[in-house]
Amino acid sequence: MISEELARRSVKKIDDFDASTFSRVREEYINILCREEYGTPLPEPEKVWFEELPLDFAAKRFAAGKAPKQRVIAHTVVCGKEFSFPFWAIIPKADGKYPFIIHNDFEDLLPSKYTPAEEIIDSGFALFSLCYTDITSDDGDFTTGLAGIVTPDPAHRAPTDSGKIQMWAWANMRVMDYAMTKADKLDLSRSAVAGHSRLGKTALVTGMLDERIKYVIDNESGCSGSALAAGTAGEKIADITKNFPYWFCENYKKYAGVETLPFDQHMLIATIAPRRVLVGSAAEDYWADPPSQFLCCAAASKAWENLGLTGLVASDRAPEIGDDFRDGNVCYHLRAYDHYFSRFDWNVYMEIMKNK
Ligand code: GTR
Repeated sequence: MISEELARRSVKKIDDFDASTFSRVREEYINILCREEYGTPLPEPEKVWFEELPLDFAAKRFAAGKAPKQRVIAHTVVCGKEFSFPFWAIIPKADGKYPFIIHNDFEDLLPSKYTPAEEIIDSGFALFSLCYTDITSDDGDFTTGLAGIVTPDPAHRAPTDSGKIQMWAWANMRVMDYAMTKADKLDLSRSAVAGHSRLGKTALVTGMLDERIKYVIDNESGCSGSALAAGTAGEKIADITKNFPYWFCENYKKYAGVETLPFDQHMLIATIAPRRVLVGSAAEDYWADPPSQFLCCAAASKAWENLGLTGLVASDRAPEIGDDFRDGNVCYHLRAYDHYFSRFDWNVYMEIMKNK
């Protein structure tokens, strides 16, 4: 069923490569995805330093005092200008090296609706949480925040100038820079970046660009994230470029309504090989289109197979509620109900990270 459906949708196969030619193919995919969809990646900062704010009483007592809730300010110099943003760092006090998750969230709050901080700590993880609008607003304003610094002419964006997803991804990488300074307390071989919906798209772009991230957790990102555009029954490029043009570069608008695309989202997932990609879908999330997310994972799998690894290991049929395919390096689950970053989803991702 999978290969017939991919052929019916005319999804281009991932190229043949081996370990020695992968970096060239990966580079090509990154170039096309950045030029045509997300925009040019932001430059690395010229300088980065971190300020850890003093802990108040509540911060010291966070989660019964198991793990202080540290407010950190990331200071950077980028394109010759200073840019700073805050995030939370929660590293358990007890001895050990912790796997960790960088979660780009919709709120500057911890715990939050989508971030069950104490449960994450209790599962044996360290957690970093940032709020995407502290980086740049979620709208077409390119004059303020990080956008105001990196966009040469906000009134006339050039075709490949980065969209907001690239900016949120850049901030994830700065939090990863901070994690690198805590190597005594963190297991750097089990580093994850996570996000839901538009921030799931952001997690994938972060994983594409930053090989320090070993697990990419994409919860229900759908269109322009982990769902194939070709043949989708959910949100289309025409919808997303009409409603949220500023998430992308201007070039992406060219693909609204185009039937046969020269690239698709499986290429984005393929750039993350040989690292791990964990994708979650919700059965009633028709806009994200779970079957197109599942097929995207299946189509991307060839990248892992080319490297002698397993990609998605799944039944050869459309996904069903309760499916939890976690045997390969591309994992996919489909749970019941609607669009949400639920405790159920977190548990699936954390169990996989603990066992692989
Ligand atoms: C929707 C958008 C989706 C998804 C979602 C979200 O309206 O069409 O692509 O990203 O928003 O981020 O909440």
